[in-house]
Amino acid sequence: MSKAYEELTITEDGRKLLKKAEQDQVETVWDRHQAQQPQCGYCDMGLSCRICAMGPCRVDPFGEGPQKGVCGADADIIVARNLCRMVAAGASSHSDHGRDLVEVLAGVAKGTAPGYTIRDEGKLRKVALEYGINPEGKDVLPLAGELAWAMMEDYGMRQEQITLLKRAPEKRRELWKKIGVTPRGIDRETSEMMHRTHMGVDNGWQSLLLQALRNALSDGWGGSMIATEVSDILFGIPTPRPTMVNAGVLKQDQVNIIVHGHNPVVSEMILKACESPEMLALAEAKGASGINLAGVCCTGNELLMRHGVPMAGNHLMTELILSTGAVDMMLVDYQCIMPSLGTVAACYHTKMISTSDKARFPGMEHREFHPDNARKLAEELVKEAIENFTRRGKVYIPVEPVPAIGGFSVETIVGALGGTPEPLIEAIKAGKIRGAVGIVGCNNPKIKHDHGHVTLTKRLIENDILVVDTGCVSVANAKAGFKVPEAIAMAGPGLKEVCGSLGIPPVLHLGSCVDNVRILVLASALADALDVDISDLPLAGAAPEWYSEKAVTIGVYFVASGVYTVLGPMPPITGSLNVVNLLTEGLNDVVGAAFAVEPDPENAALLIRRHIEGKRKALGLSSIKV
Ligand code: SF4
Ligand code: MSK
Repeated sequence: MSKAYEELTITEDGRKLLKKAEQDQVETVWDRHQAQQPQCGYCDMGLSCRICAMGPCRVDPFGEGPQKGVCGADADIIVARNLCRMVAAGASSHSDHGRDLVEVLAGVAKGTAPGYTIRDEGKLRKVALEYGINPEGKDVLPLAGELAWAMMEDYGMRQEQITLLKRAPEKRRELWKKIGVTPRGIDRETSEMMHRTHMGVDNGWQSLLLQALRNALSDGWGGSMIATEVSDILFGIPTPRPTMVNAGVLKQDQVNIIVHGHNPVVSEMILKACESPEMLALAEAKGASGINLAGVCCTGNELLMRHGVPMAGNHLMTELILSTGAVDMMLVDYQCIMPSLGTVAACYHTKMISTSDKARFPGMEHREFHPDNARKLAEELVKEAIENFTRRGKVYIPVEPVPAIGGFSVETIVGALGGTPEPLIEAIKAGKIRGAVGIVGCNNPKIKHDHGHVTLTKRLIENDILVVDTGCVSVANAKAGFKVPEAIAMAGPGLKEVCGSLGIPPVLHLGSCVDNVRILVLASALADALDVDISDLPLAGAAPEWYSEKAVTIGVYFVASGVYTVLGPMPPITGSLNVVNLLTEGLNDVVGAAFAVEPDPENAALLIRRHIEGKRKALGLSSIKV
C-alpha cells in the first residue's frame, strides 16, 4: 500500500485498522483497487460490449478505431444498453430481497416459519387495505396470507400497474402514464429490460433508457417498497433508539458476532438467539461477559433501526473489522459482501458463515437458512460462535465507539411532528428549513472513504437543509457525530431551532438501502400536503460514494420520481454524449428532474443548494442566492 492511510479514509478506526491489516499482511479493497490501475478506459466510458459471442466489441472514443460493434451497434446503443443492464441488476437485487420477505410472510401465515411472527398488526392491516383487502374482522394469520398472495401478484404480469404506485402523488402518476413508464409488474420490467438489451432487440438509446426508468420505478415503488413494508410487518416499524457506531463497538471481553448483508430474515433470528438465557449462560461458562451482536452494511442497519444493535462499519470497513481479530463469527446473507472476506478471516480465528441459498463465498462455511429451520440454525451458529471465542488470538480494538440515534421511519418522523407533516411544511415555508436531501449509497475506493458523505452532509446542515440518510452513508454520518441531538450545534440557525424543539438530530437515519423508499413516501406526503408534484419540492438526492448496481437503480427511480440527484463517481456513460445529455439535462423535460455528477462534495453541496433555492423560488417561497 503506497498511499498514506490519511488519503484513503477520513475515519480514525479505518486508518488504524489499515495499518494493522498491512502489518498482518492482509490485502484490502484499496490494495486491489491500486493493482487494477489503470482501469480499462473503454469499460469506464461504457464503450465495451460483450453481450453476444460475435464480440467482445469496443468503440474507439477518439474516432480512430472502430465506431461500431460487429453487429453494427454504435456508441449510443452500447452505452445505453450497458447502463440499462446495471439498472436491471439493481432492481432485481432489491426486489428479490423483497420476494424473500414475502415468502416468510406467507410462511408465517401457513405456520411453516417457526420463530417468525407478525410484530406490527396495525401495519399489516394498513398495507392490506392498500392492496384492496378488507382487513375488518379478519384474523392476523389469514390476513397475512392474503397480503403475501397479493404481493406475489405484484411480481407477475396480471396487473396493469404495481399496487403501491398509488402512494405517489396523482400528478406524478399521470406523468408516468403519459410518457409510458408506469411499471406493470416487478419481475416483468426487469425481464423486459434484459430482453430489450439482447442483441437485435431495442436499438433506440432513448427507448432503452425509458424502459430503464420503468424498471427502476418497479423497484422503488415495487420490490424495495414491499421489502420495507413486509420487514416492518414482520419485525416492527422502526422507532428512534440510541446505539453506538464504529469499530469500537467490538468488545474485548464478549463474544463478538457480526451480521453482514441485507436481509433481516437471518439477522433477526441471530439476534433472538444471542438474547437467549441459555446462550448467555454458555458464553459466561466460556469466560465471556456476554454476547455482542453488531452489524456492518445494511443488515446491520435493519437491526439498528429496530433494536438499536450497534454498527461496526460500512462497506469499505468490512475487511478491516475482521482485522481486529475480535470477531468470533461473521454471518453473511447477500449483496455487497466482498468475496475476499473468507481470505481475510483465515488470517484470524474468525468463523465465516454464508446463509443464503443464492449466495456462496470462498472460504466460508455454507449453512443455509430457510424460514422453517431459521430458529434452530441460529441457535446452533451462536453456540459455535461462543465456542470460537476461546480460540481468539491477540485482539486490537482501535477506538472508542461514538453514540448515535437511529430508527426514523416515516411513521416516527410524522409522529415526532405531532401526527402530520404540517410543522415540517411550515418550517420549509418559513425558510427555517430550506429543503431536505436524501443522501444514500455506498463507499467506493475511488473516493476517500466517508469523505464525500460527511463533507456533503456537513455543508447541507450548516445551510439549514435537513438530511435523511440510508445505507452506508448513515454509518459514515453517525461516526462523524451527526446523529445525536447535540449535533444541532453543527446546523444552521433555522434547522437548529426546528430540530432542537423536536429533540431530534439534524441528520435522520432512515434505514438500509431498500429503505430509500421511505424517502419516496415522505416526499409524496409533502407533495400531497402542498398539492404539488415531487419535482416541485425543494428536495434533492445524492450518492457521493456509490459503487453498486443497486445504487444506479435507486438514482434512476429517484430521478424518475422527480428528485434531482447528484452522483459522486461518474457512471460508465461518458462514451455517449447523447446519453450523458439526456441523463443530465434532457430528463428535466421528461420527468422534471435529472442527474448531476460531481465527485467533489463541496461542489455537490453548492449544486444542491442552488437547486433547492431554485425550487423555493418557483414555489413562491423566500430564496437566497447561492
Ligand atoms: Fe459486439 Fe454487438 Fe455482440 Fe455487443 S451485441 S458484443 S456490440 S456484436
Ligand atoms: S450496503 S448497496 S454498499 S449502501 Fe446496502 Fe452499503 Fe451500498 Fe451496499
